[in-house]
Amino acid sequence: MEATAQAQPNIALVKYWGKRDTAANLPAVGSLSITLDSLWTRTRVHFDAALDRDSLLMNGAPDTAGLSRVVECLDGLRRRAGRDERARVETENNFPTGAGLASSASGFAALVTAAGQALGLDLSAAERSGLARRASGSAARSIFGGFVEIKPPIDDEEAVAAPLLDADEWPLEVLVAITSRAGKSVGSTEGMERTRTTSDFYDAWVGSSDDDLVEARDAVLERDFERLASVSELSCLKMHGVAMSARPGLVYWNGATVECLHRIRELRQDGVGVFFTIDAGPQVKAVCLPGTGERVAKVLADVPGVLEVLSSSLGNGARIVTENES
Ligand code: 2P0
Repeated sequence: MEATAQAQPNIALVKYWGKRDTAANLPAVGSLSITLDSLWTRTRVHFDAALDRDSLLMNGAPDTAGLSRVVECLDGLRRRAGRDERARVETENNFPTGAGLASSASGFAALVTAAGQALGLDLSAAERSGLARRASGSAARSIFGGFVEIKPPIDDEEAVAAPLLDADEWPLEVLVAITSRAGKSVGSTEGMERTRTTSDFYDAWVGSSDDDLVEARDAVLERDFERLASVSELSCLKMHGVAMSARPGLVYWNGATVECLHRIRELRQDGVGVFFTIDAGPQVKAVCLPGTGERVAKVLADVPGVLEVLSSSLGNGARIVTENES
């Protein structure tokens, strides 16, 4: 009753921010993302009848803060399998955790994939996506590789993500400018709820999201980088705009975040195929046409306050790995 899985974070180009149903964790808006390749979470799950409770080790240290969401996710899988053994969960990230790099997306995608296998459940990718979505909305997308979508309306308890285009069908490059390694002050779940309940702009955000998704989907299917750049930057700035308009306002950016955004726009004006997106944290993701990553990375590395620039291509979805691979 043991398995290890790997999943990679995904970056939303059309953002999910806000829930339609908090208990069932149903997003209020659809979203479209790209799954990364070189950043990863690896999670080993070992169910054992001798254990009296679930435990979680994150990068080698006990993680009590993260345990309850993991237990809830495992409970769903145990119910499905008709088993009640507790589990030891060991998870490792090769990138900063809880800092706006979608560690909960790769984390829960890996957890569901490993635990499902360890319990002998023969889950389809769509079933794993639904289980991951209950744990964390963005995790539904990391089950799949390449370009991935959660389509609205999301009003069904079984809502799942679906693949749109494989990674090798449009091999974009992604750079991540790390501007802080600190964990975020307000987590996404809390930030979304605060935005939903207090922002005057929330309804406008939700109401305009479907159009952004249609535009982004068409741009991806037509490999139209300029269109994808415009709608992705729009969705990102709207998400941060609505978050900033919550009470009290959520400001996930620091000075370096803003500076990176300007440099990326200058590069695009100079004809370089690049656009930015920013999640619930201060890191800036630059999405680049193939072959432009090196030039963009140099520019971002020179921005004062940028600590490191990570580079990734697009990758595959969550999968079981053997001990040798991991
Ligand atoms: C996204 N984010 O679409 C957006 C953009 C952050 C900014 O999905 O409450 O950790 O666990 O469902 O999935 C982060 O939110 O939130 C997120 P929960 P999650 O990627």
